[in-house]
Amino acid sequence: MSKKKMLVSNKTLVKFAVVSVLLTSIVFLVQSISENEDLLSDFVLVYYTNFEDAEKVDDRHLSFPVGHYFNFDGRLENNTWVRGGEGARFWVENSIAHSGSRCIGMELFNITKSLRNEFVIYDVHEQLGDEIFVSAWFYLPADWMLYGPDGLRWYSLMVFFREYDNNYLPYMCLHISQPKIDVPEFSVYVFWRKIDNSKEVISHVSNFSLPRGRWFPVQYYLKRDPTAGILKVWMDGKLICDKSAIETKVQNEYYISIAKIYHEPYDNVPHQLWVDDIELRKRSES
Ligand SMILES: [Ca+2]
Repeated sequence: MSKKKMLVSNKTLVKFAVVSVLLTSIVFLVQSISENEDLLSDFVLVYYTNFEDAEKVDDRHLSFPVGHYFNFDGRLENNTWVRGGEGARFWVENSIAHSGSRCIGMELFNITKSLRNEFVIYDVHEQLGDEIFVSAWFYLPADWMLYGPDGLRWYSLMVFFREYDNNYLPYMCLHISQPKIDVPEFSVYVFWRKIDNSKEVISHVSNFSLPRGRWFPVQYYLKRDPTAGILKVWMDGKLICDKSAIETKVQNEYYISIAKIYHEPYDNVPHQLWVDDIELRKRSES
């Protein structure tokens, strides 16, 4: 084969490969979204906010009719974490938004004074029951990255459920990790801390195209059950977790961290996060 023909043939192969990958991605995306929409038809919207008329009531609360607070706890004192709260803040943002002109901005700016910045919604069982569909939109800065040593560059963005008793176990949450320092390549996974305090990663997606510098949704369906629990999670329209027959309930009451800045204390670079358009749904009674 001549060099020219080989070049054409290689180009055709590359084009074919690119088209195949694109088509596979589109089919996957359409499947993910249609499954999500099928599921949504079984749920009723209990609460939605676009934060357009949100006001800050105090350092930990918004004008938000659902039971909530911002948790900035955890401070390092003599190598021991104690209650703190001076290293994080939230505000009503009016310069960027997913909907309208306002959203909520969150920042963890001093890891020695606050271990976390966590937007908590509580009494969820009372308000929504044990089958919920939750959606929120997030914005991470365009240069968002994780810092700290190898193996400890992880970040918790959202907690799907967490119980109060037994030292806040069990819980499941959405983690982002960054395998290489200074390289913006990310993995996403669902982390499960069980009632006996053991850990399990129940789904893991490597090389996830993490949206930075643009808004993206995270949606999840959770069925709480002592043995037959279900968790499905979509991030930026992609199904990243689909697990059933999992233990997702011990006690009735639980809370959700709808948006969270939480990472290892070795990462002492300030982190910011914006959240908008929160939807809380419960299973419709048929
Ligand atoms: Ca808004």
